[in-house]
Amino acid sequence: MHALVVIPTYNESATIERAVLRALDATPDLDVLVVDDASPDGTGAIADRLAAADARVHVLHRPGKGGLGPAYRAGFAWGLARQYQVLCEMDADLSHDPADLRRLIAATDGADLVIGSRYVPGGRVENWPAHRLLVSRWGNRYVNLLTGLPVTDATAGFRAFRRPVLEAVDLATVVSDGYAFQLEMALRSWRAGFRVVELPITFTERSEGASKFTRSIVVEALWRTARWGLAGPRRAAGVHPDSVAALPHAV
Ligand SMILES: Nc1nc2c(ncn2[C@@H]2O[C@H](COP(=O)(O)OP(=O)(O)OP(=O)(O)O)[C@@H](O)[C@H]2O)c(=O)[nH]1
Ligand SMILES: [Mg+2]
Repeated sequence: MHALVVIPTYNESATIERAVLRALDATPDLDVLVVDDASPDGTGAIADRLAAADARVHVLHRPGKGGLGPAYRAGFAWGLARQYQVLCEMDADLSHDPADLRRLIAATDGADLVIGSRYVPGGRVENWPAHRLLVSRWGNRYVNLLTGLPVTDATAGFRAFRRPVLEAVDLATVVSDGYAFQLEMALRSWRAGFRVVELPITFTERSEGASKFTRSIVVEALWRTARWGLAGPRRAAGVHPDSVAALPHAV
């Protein structure tokens, strides 16, 4: 089972090399795609150097900062054009432990979308200021209330998708720019009848580089969630034919 981890970057020169090398170490059957939005701090050049040194590393250069959602959409399209069976998401700032990729990928044996979750039993958040935790916890309650999505950490950016999920979720019609992208992908996967599971992870606040977290990202997530809640069903539409739950070997 060939896997790809997509790492979006904007000014992550302090950590990108360690993130990529640790991802490569996590499991041998994994390639890395860095999607860099022309970072002024030279992150793209570091990624190019890593790609030149190791055929498992690839880089997609985009012309300017376009947001998390468009970066992931471009990365997933790149992966779907190749033979990858599992496509993962991971931040570049080492908030996610690249070694956990192995567990995330293994869990796709029994799930279509595996979310590395801070809020299921065993999950942890290290060094986050109280206000960030509050926004995140209440944000997730809001999403659950408005859409019915039964996930405790729907904005998490550490994930593994089985290929059929990304093929079924028409990426060209995914609209979100910021963290709302994570909500949109989880909601669409669940509504389509794919099996979504949360795997506990430890999330550690970045100690290097600068956050891209802004008020407008939160505002986008709030209004889009309200629209999705009004526009779509509050339950999954049965089991998708391509879900592991529908396959004979499913656990
Ligand atoms: N390509 C690309 N990557 C982005 C963009 N915005 C954020 N990222 C990357 O997305 C990942 C998550 O962004 P962060 O700034 O760490 O967001 P966060 O984890 O919510 O915020 P912190 O807790 O403050 O780190 C990082 O790898 C960023 O470099 C963007 O516009 N384009
Ligand atoms: Mg971060």
